[in-house]
Amino acid sequence: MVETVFARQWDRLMELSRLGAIPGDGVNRACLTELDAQARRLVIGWARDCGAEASVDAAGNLFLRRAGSDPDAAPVLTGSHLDSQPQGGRFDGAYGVVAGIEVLAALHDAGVVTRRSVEVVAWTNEEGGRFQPGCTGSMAWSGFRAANTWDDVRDGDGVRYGDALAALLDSEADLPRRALGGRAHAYIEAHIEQGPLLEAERLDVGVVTGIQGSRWFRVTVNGASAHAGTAPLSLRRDALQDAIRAISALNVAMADPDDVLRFTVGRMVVSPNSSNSVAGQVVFTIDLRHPDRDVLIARGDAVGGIIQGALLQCAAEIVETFHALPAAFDPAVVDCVERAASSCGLGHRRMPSGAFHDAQFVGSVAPAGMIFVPCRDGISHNPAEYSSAEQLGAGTRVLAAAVVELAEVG
Ligand code: HGY
Ligand code: MN
Ligand code: MN
Repeated sequence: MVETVFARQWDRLMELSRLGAIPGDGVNRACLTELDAQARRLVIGWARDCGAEASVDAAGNLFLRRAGSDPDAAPVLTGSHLDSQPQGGRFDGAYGVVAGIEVLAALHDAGVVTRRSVEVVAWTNEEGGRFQPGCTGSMAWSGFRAANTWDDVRDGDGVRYGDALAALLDSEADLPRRALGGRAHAYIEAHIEQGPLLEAERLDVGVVTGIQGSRWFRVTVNGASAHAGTAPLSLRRDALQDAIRAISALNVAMADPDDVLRFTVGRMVVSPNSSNSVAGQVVFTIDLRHPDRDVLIARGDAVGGIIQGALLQCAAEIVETFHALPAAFDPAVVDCVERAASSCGLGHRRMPSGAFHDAQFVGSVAPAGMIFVPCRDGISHNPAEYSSAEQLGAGTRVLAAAVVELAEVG
């Protein structure tokens, strides 16, 4: 047991991390899996222990609501996500959900009734690891995309997103349903920084000002499988060689001497993926990010032409699967978070987010902001991801102060 402030928060995070535990203190808890369902049941139990009620919307977003005194007042939302990367860490996402429940528990234990209801949300599929893209739950909730947009997206085993979502909702038939969308007076998400800044500057809290833009693409290179021993190179339509040509050309085009642009090819599926068969098809992903809208649009719009110009033997289909422009958080919410950090006597600074979050989409329909806590060496999307109980507790103190202000105690 951890004998520190917020020991319960730490212990709950450790309990959650056992659902999908992988070597090196990591977590592999893909969205809409049995492990995800178990994690949802765990947080529902914790929320009910402090008087909150659970409900779920058609996108699978899980709401844990502590009613306020004014049922007509728009609620204050907080939360994050329970799904992880395949080689994820114990804190990315889970921290924001558990921290939100800590706020509910603190209000409950203190017998405090806020005017506005407070709702902790676990958004569906923030990571986009199993089903691309990420943030499908918050994009559906905010109306950024229609909720059925991704129904036919398939995971690596060919399972449809729509079917996996339906199965999860069936498993939660006991939970009350709520309409998709709705009002929020404000949304604040607590999250680990997933970068090195706060640790390097020995600060406790990041007052997040906004999120850079992200564009994802799925590239399918179609050639023809052939015998590695008999097919002359001059006659081949080698999808892997052409994919390499395309990625090499993209690397050149996406070079940024200021190292601000983020260009990643993180996933590649080769078929038939046999050492003595020429690749007939390659599917690879592109993750492109930049804080400047015009740069992101220009670089992203150039992707198709760069790929087509690099191919020698094959054809390629390029589909944009995610289009999230840079988002600035609401100044009043950012100020509220900053005030809360100051009132807690914590070292803090304003900073942007390099990672995307559900707040990017929630913020398109409600005033939103985020709270960052440091993580060791800035490591994330890696089992070595780590923030201490004290660092996480500090962030939760700020979250509680900000939520109480926004929800208007008394
Ligand atoms: O990829 C991201 O930025 C987020 O951590 N899912
Ligand atoms: Mn996250
Ligand atoms: Mn993540």
